[in-house]
Amino acid sequence: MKFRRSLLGVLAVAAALGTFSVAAPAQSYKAEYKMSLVLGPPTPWGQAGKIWADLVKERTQGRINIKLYPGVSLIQGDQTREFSALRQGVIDMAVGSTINWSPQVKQLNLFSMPFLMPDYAAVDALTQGEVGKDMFKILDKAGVVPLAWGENGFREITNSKKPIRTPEDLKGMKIRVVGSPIFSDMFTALGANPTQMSWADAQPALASGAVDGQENPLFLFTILKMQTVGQKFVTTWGYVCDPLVFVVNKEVWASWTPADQAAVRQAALDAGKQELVLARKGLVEADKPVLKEIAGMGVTVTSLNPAERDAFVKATRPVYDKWKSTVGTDLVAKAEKAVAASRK
Ligand code: X2X
Repeated sequence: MKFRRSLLGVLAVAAALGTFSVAAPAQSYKAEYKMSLVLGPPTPWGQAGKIWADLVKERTQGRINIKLYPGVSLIQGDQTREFSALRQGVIDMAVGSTINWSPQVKQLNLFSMPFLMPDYAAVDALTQGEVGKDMFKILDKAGVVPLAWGENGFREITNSKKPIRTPEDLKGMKIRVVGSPIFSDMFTALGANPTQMSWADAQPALASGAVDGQENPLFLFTILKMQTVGQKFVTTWGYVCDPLVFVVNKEVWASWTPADQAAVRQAALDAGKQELVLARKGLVEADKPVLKEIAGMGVTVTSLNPAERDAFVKATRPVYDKWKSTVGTDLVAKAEKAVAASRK
Protein backbone atom coordinates (compact mmCIF):
# COMPACT_ATOMS: atom_id res chain seq x y z
CA MET A 1 0.00 0.00 0.00
CA LYS A 2 2.75 2.31 1.08
CA PHE A 3 4.69 1.35 -2.02
CA ARG A 4 1.67 2.08 -4.19
CA ARG A 5 1.21 5.50 -2.72
CA SER A 6 4.84 6.44 -3.21
CA LEU A 7 4.74 5.07 -6.76
CA LEU A 8 1.70 7.22 -7.48
CA GLY A 9 3.61 10.17 -6.08
CA VAL A 10 6.50 9.55 -8.47
CA LEU A 11 4.10 9.20 -11.37
CA ALA A 12 2.41 12.46 -10.49
CA VAL A 13 5.71 14.30 -10.34
CA ALA A 14 6.86 12.75 -13.60
CA ALA A 15 3.59 13.73 -15.29
CA ALA A 16 3.89 17.26 -13.96
CA LEU A 17 7.40 17.49 -15.38
CA GLY A 18 6.14 16.29 -18.72
CA THR A 19 8.61 13.42 -18.91
CA PHE A 20 5.92 11.00 -20.04
CA SER A 21 5.17 12.38 -23.43
CA VAL A 22 8.67 11.86 -24.85
CA ALA A 23 10.62 8.67 -24.63
CA ALA A 24 14.13 10.04 -24.86
CA PRO A 25 16.16 7.51 -26.87
CA ALA A 26 19.21 8.02 -24.67
CA GLN A 27 17.28 6.49 -21.79
CA SER A 28 17.04 3.12 -23.52
CA TYR A 29 20.81 2.92 -23.85
CA LYS A 30 22.64 0.70 -21.42
CA ALA A 31 25.40 2.17 -19.28
CA GLU A 32 27.68 -0.55 -20.62
CA TYR A 33 27.57 -3.09 -23.44
CA LYS A 34 29.21 -6.50 -23.06
CA MET A 35 31.49 -7.65 -25.87
CA SER A 36 32.49 -11.32 -25.97
CA LEU A 37 35.84 -12.53 -27.34
CA VAL A 38 37.75 -15.78 -27.04
CA LEU A 39 41.22 -14.22 -27.14
CA GLY A 40 42.15 -10.99 -25.38
CA PRO A 41 44.05 -7.86 -26.41
CA PRO A 42 47.60 -9.22 -26.78
CA THR A 43 46.30 -11.10 -29.84
CA PRO A 44 45.05 -9.62 -33.12
CA TRP A 45 41.60 -11.00 -32.24
CA GLY A 46 41.62 -9.13 -28.92
CA GLN A 47 42.86 -6.01 -30.71
CA ALA A 48 39.91 -6.25 -33.08
CA GLY A 49 37.58 -5.93 -30.11
CA LYS A 50 39.57 -3.15 -28.48
CA ILE A 51 39.87 -1.06 -31.64
CA TRP A 52 36.16 -1.47 -32.33
CA ALA A 53 35.16 -0.51 -28.77
CA ASP A 54 37.49 2.52 -28.72
CA LEU A 55 36.25 3.80 -32.09
CA VAL A 56 32.61 3.37 -31.06
CA LYS A 57 33.10 5.26 -27.82
CA GLU A 58 34.84 8.10 -29.60
CA ARG A 59 32.39 8.33 -32.50
CA THR A 60 29.25 8.16 -30.33
CA GLN A 61 30.65 10.67 -27.84
CA GLY A 62 30.52 7.98 -25.15
CA ARG A 63 26.85 7.10 -25.68
CA ILE A 64 27.89 3.54 -26.46
CA ASN A 65 30.34 2.30 -23.92
CA ILE A 66 31.68 -1.22 -24.46
CA LYS A 67 33.45 -3.52 -22.04
CA LEU A 68 35.53 -6.45 -23.33
CA TYR A 69 34.99 -9.95 -21.95
CA PRO A 70 37.84 -12.09 -23.32
CA GLY A 71 38.06 -15.79 -22.52
CA VAL A 72 34.33 -15.96 -23.39
CA SER A 73 33.88 -15.30 -19.66
CA LEU A 74 30.20 -14.35 -20.04
CA ILE A 75 29.50 -17.99 -20.87
CA GLN A 76 32.10 -19.58 -18.57
CA GLY A 77 34.58 -20.27 -21.36
CA ASP A 78 32.23 -22.44 -23.39
CA GLN A 79 32.91 -20.85 -26.76
CA THR A 80 30.49 -23.06 -28.71
CA ARG A 81 27.62 -21.44 -26.79
CA GLU A 82 28.62 -17.92 -27.79
CA PHE A 83 26.24 -17.61 -30.72
CA SER A 84 23.18 -18.74 -28.71
CA ALA A 85 24.12 -16.34 -25.91
CA LEU A 86 24.38 -13.51 -28.44
CA ARG A 87 20.99 -14.28 -29.84
CA GLN A 88 19.47 -14.44 -26.35
CA GLY A 89 21.05 -11.18 -25.23
CA VAL A 90 23.37 -12.65 -22.59
CA ILE A 91 26.04 -11.10 -24.81
CA ASP A 92 25.42 -7.69 -26.45
CA MET A 93 28.08 -7.91 -29.14
CA ALA A 94 31.04 -10.02 -30.18
CA VAL A 95 33.98 -10.50 -32.46
CA GLY A 96 33.68 -14.23 -32.96
CA SER A 97 35.27 -17.02 -34.96
CA THR A 98 33.24 -18.74 -37.65
CA ILE A 99 34.36 -22.03 -36.07
CA ASN A 100 32.74 -21.35 -32.71
CA TRP A 101 29.41 -20.38 -34.27
CA SER A 102 29.36 -23.30 -36.72
CA PRO A 103 27.41 -25.63 -34.40
CA GLN A 104 24.44 -23.20 -34.66
CA VAL A 105 25.05 -21.83 -38.16
CA LYS A 106 26.00 -24.84 -40.29
CA GLN A 107 26.94 -22.78 -43.35
CA LEU A 108 29.85 -21.25 -41.43
CA ASN A 109 31.58 -24.63 -41.68
CA LEU A 110 32.43 -23.52 -45.20
CA PHE A 111 35.57 -21.84 -43.85
CA SER A 112 36.58 -25.08 -42.10
CA MET A 113 36.43 -27.21 -45.22
CA PRO A 114 39.94 -28.65 -45.59
CA PHE A 115 42.17 -26.88 -48.13
CA LEU A 116 39.32 -24.85 -49.68
CA MET A 117 41.33 -21.63 -49.33
CA PRO A 118 44.94 -21.96 -50.51
CA ASP A 119 46.02 -18.42 -49.58
CA TYR A 120 44.95 -14.98 -48.35
CA ALA A 121 43.68 -13.99 -51.80
CA ALA A 122 41.23 -16.88 -51.57
CA VAL A 123 40.13 -15.87 -48.08
CA ASP A 124 39.51 -12.31 -49.26
CA ALA A 125 37.68 -13.52 -52.34
CA LEU A 126 35.20 -15.26 -50.04
CA THR A 127 34.74 -12.77 -47.20
CA GLN A 128 34.84 -9.66 -49.38
CA GLY A 129 32.80 -11.14 -52.23
CA GLU A 130 29.37 -12.65 -52.86
CA VAL A 131 29.95 -15.50 -50.41
CA GLY A 132 30.61 -12.99 -47.63
CA LYS A 133 27.36 -11.20 -48.47
CA ASP A 134 25.45 -14.49 -48.49
CA MET A 135 26.97 -15.39 -45.14
CA PHE A 136 25.83 -12.08 -43.64
CA LYS A 137 22.27 -12.76 -44.84
CA ILE A 138 22.47 -16.19 -43.23
CA LEU A 139 23.76 -14.70 -39.97
CA ASP A 140 21.02 -12.07 -40.01
CA LYS A 141 18.39 -14.78 -40.45
CA ALA A 142 20.01 -16.77 -37.66
CA GLY A 143 19.33 -13.83 -35.32
CA VAL A 144 22.25 -11.39 -35.08
CA VAL A 145 23.33 -8.22 -36.90
CA PRO A 146 26.59 -8.90 -38.80
CA LEU A 147 28.71 -5.83 -39.53
CA ALA A 148 32.23 -6.66 -40.68
CA TRP A 149 34.84 -9.37 -41.23
CA GLY A 150 38.14 -9.81 -39.42
CA GLU A 151 40.50 -12.76 -39.19
CA ASN A 152 41.77 -15.28 -36.68
CA GLY A 153 43.99 -16.86 -39.32
CA PHE A 154 45.41 -19.92 -41.02
CA ARG A 155 45.53 -22.71 -38.48
CA GLU A 156 48.86 -24.52 -38.40
CA ILE A 157 49.48 -27.78 -36.59
CA THR A 158 51.88 -28.05 -33.65
CA ASN A 159 52.87 -31.02 -31.48
CA SER A 160 55.28 -32.30 -28.86
CA LYS A 161 56.33 -35.56 -30.56
CA LYS A 162 57.87 -35.18 -34.01
CA PRO A 163 57.89 -33.23 -37.26
CA ILE A 164 54.70 -33.79 -39.27
CA ARG A 165 55.44 -34.09 -42.96
CA THR A 166 52.97 -36.79 -44.06
CA PRO A 167 49.53 -37.88 -42.84
CA GLU A 168 51.25 -41.01 -41.46
CA ASP A 169 53.18 -38.81 -39.03
CA LEU A 170 49.86 -37.90 -37.38
CA LYS A 171 48.92 -41.52 -36.75
CA GLY A 172 47.74 -42.01 -33.19
CA MET A 173 48.65 -38.48 -32.10
CA LYS A 174 46.29 -36.94 -29.57
CA ILE A 175 45.24 -33.62 -31.04
CA ARG A 176 43.05 -31.04 -29.32
CA VAL A 177 40.39 -29.82 -31.73
CA VAL A 178 37.81 -27.02 -31.58
CA GLY A 179 34.09 -27.50 -31.09
CA SER A 180 32.85 -28.11 -34.61
CA PRO A 181 32.59 -31.80 -35.59
CA ILE A 182 34.22 -31.20 -39.00
CA PHE A 183 37.54 -30.93 -37.13
CA SER A 184 37.08 -34.32 -35.46
CA ASP A 185 36.25 -35.73 -38.90
CA MET A 186 39.41 -34.28 -40.45
CA PHE A 187 41.79 -35.53 -37.79
CA THR A 188 40.13 -38.92 -37.73
CA ALA A 189 40.57 -39.12 -41.51
CA LEU A 190 44.26 -38.33 -41.02
CA GLY A 191 44.63 -41.19 -38.54
CA ALA A 192 45.06 -38.95 -35.49
CA ASN A 193 43.14 -39.18 -32.25
CA PRO A 194 41.18 -35.90 -31.98
CA THR A 195 39.82 -34.64 -28.65
CA GLN A 196 37.30 -31.84 -28.71
CA MET A 197 37.73 -29.22 -26.00
CA SER A 198 37.41 -25.50 -25.37
CA TRP A 199 40.45 -23.26 -25.62
CA ALA A 200 40.29 -22.77 -21.84
CA ASP A 201 40.69 -26.52 -21.34
CA ALA A 202 43.24 -26.89 -24.14
CA GLN A 203 45.98 -24.92 -22.41
CA PRO A 204 46.25 -27.13 -19.27
CA ALA A 205 45.82 -30.21 -21.50
CA LEU A 206 48.86 -29.17 -23.53
CA ALA A 207 50.86 -28.33 -20.41
CA SER A 208 50.14 -31.68 -18.74
CA GLY A 209 50.73 -33.66 -21.92
CA ALA A 210 47.12 -34.93 -21.90
CA VAL A 211 47.18 -34.00 -25.59
CA ASP A 212 50.17 -34.07 -27.95
CA GLY A 213 49.20 -31.23 -30.22
CA GLN A 214 46.82 -28.51 -31.34
CA GLU A 215 46.14 -26.26 -34.31
CA ASN A 216 45.82 -22.47 -34.21
CA PRO A 217 47.18 -19.38 -35.97
CA LEU A 218 50.90 -18.87 -35.34
CA PHE A 219 50.56 -15.56 -33.49
CA LEU A 220 49.07 -17.59 -30.66
CA PHE A 221 52.14 -19.83 -30.63
CA THR A 222 54.49 -16.87 -30.21
CA ILE A 223 52.32 -14.92 -27.75
CA LEU A 224 51.81 -17.93 -25.48
CA LYS A 225 55.33 -19.28 -26.06
CA MET A 226 53.87 -22.71 -26.75
CA GLN A 227 57.32 -24.30 -26.81
CA THR A 228 57.25 -23.86 -23.01
CA VAL A 229 54.35 -26.34 -22.88
CA GLY A 230 56.26 -28.85 -24.95
CA GLN A 231 55.13 -27.84 -28.44
CA LYS A 232 58.44 -28.35 -30.24
CA PHE A 233 57.18 -29.01 -33.76
CA VAL A 234 55.23 -26.74 -36.10
CA THR A 235 54.02 -27.67 -39.57
CA THR A 236 52.65 -24.98 -41.87
CA TRP A 237 50.04 -26.72 -43.97
CA GLY A 238 47.44 -23.93 -44.27
CA TYR A 239 44.51 -26.31 -44.25
CA VAL A 240 41.92 -23.96 -42.74
CA CYS A 241 41.61 -20.22 -42.11
CA ASP A 242 38.92 -18.97 -39.75
CA PRO A 243 37.59 -15.46 -40.29
CA LEU A 244 36.18 -13.38 -37.45
CA VAL A 245 32.79 -11.69 -37.60
CA PHE A 246 31.78 -8.46 -35.83
CA VAL A 247 28.16 -8.75 -34.70
CA VAL A 248 25.57 -7.09 -32.45
CA ASN A 249 22.51 -8.58 -30.74
CA LYS A 250 19.33 -7.61 -32.64
CA GLU A 251 17.47 -5.92 -29.77
CA VAL A 252 20.51 -3.93 -28.78
CA TRP A 253 20.95 -2.84 -32.39
CA ALA A 254 17.30 -1.76 -32.62
CA SER A 255 17.65 0.33 -29.46
CA TRP A 256 20.23 2.61 -31.07
CA THR A 257 19.52 5.67 -33.22
CA PRO A 258 20.24 5.29 -36.96
CA ALA A 259 23.20 7.65 -36.58
CA ASP A 260 24.69 5.53 -33.80
CA GLN A 261 24.03 2.33 -35.78
CA ALA A 262 25.97 3.82 -38.68
CA ALA A 263 28.82 4.79 -36.38
CA VAL A 264 29.01 1.28 -34.89
CA ARG A 265 28.94 -0.32 -38.35
CA GLN A 266 31.68 1.95 -39.72
CA ALA A 267 33.79 1.40 -36.61
CA ALA A 268 33.50 -2.38 -37.10
CA LEU A 269 34.57 -2.08 -40.75
CA ASP A 270 37.53 0.11 -39.80
CA ALA A 271 38.54 -2.17 -36.91
CA GLY A 272 38.26 -5.23 -39.19
CA LYS A 273 40.60 -3.65 -41.73
CA GLN A 274 43.15 -2.72 -39.10
CA GLU A 275 42.97 -6.14 -37.47
CA LEU A 276 43.54 -7.97 -40.75
CA VAL A 277 46.93 -6.29 -41.04
CA LEU A 278 47.84 -7.35 -37.49
CA ALA A 279 46.67 -10.95 -38.06
CA ARG A 280 48.78 -11.31 -41.22
CA LYS A 281 51.87 -9.50 -39.97
CA GLY A 282 54.98 -11.62 -40.40
CA LEU A 283 53.18 -14.12 -42.61
CA VAL A 284 52.57 -12.14 -45.81
CA GLU A 285 56.18 -10.99 -46.25
CA ALA A 286 58.22 -13.19 -48.60
CA ASP A 287 60.64 -14.31 -45.87
CA LYS A 288 57.84 -14.96 -43.32
CA PRO A 289 59.53 -13.50 -40.22
CA VAL A 290 57.09 -15.30 -37.90
CA LEU A 291 58.50 -18.68 -38.98
CA LYS A 292 62.03 -17.44 -38.25
CA GLU A 293 60.93 -16.17 -34.87
CA ILE A 294 59.43 -19.56 -34.01
CA ALA A 295 62.51 -21.43 -35.23
CA GLY A 296 64.53 -19.06 -33.02
CA MET A 297 62.55 -20.36 -30.04
CA GLY A 298 64.15 -23.79 -30.56
CA VAL A 299 61.17 -25.15 -32.46
CA THR A 300 61.40 -27.31 -35.58
CA VAL A 301 59.37 -25.62 -38.32
CA THR A 302 58.30 -27.83 -41.23
CA SER A 303 56.96 -26.19 -44.37
CA LEU A 304 55.35 -28.61 -46.80
CA ASN A 305 56.21 -28.61 -50.48
CA PRO A 306 53.25 -28.85 -52.91
CA ALA A 307 53.49 -32.64 -53.25
CA GLU A 308 53.58 -33.14 -49.48
CA ARG A 309 50.64 -30.81 -49.02
CA ASP A 310 48.76 -32.71 -51.67
CA ALA A 311 48.89 -35.89 -49.60
CA PHE A 312 46.97 -34.07 -46.84
CA VAL A 313 44.49 -32.69 -49.37
CA LYS A 314 43.80 -36.20 -50.65
CA ALA A 315 43.50 -37.74 -47.19
CA THR A 316 40.91 -35.15 -46.12
CA ARG A 317 38.95 -35.08 -49.39
CA PRO A 318 36.27 -37.52 -48.16
CA VAL A 319 35.60 -35.13 -45.26
CA TYR A 320 35.32 -32.22 -47.69
CA ASP A 321 32.83 -34.17 -49.78
CA LYS A 322 30.85 -35.30 -46.74
CA TRP A 323 30.46 -31.73 -45.44
CA LYS A 324 29.39 -30.22 -48.77
CA SER A 325 25.73 -31.02 -48.20
CA THR A 326 25.76 -29.77 -44.59
CA VAL A 327 27.26 -26.43 -45.66
CA GLY A 328 25.05 -26.28 -48.77
CA THR A 329 26.13 -27.53 -52.19
CA ASP A 330 25.27 -24.21 -53.90
CA LEU A 331 27.23 -22.19 -51.38
CA VAL A 332 30.25 -24.50 -51.68
CA ALA A 333 30.11 -24.32 -55.49
CA LYS A 334 29.95 -20.52 -55.32
CA ALA A 335 32.93 -20.47 -52.96
CA GLU A 336 34.96 -22.82 -55.16
CA LYS A 337 34.29 -20.57 -58.15
CA ALA A 338 35.34 -17.46 -56.23
CA VAL A 339 38.53 -19.15 -55.04
CA ALA A 340 39.35 -20.31 -58.59
CA ALA A 341 38.79 -16.77 -59.92
CA SER A 342 41.13 -15.36 -57.27
CA ARG A 343 43.98 -17.49 -58.65
CA LYS A 344 43.93 -16.04 -62.14
O1 X2X B 1 39.73 -22.42 -29.63
C1 X2X B 1 40.51 -22.06 -30.51
O2 X2X B 1 41.36 -22.81 -30.99
C2 X2X B 1 40.43 -20.65 -31.03
C3 X2X B 1 40.94 -19.71 -29.97
O3 X2X B 1 41.20 -20.51 -32.17
C4 X2X B 1 38.99 -20.37 -31.37
O4 X2X B 1 38.27 -19.78 -30.62
C5 X2X B 1 38.47 -20.87 -32.65
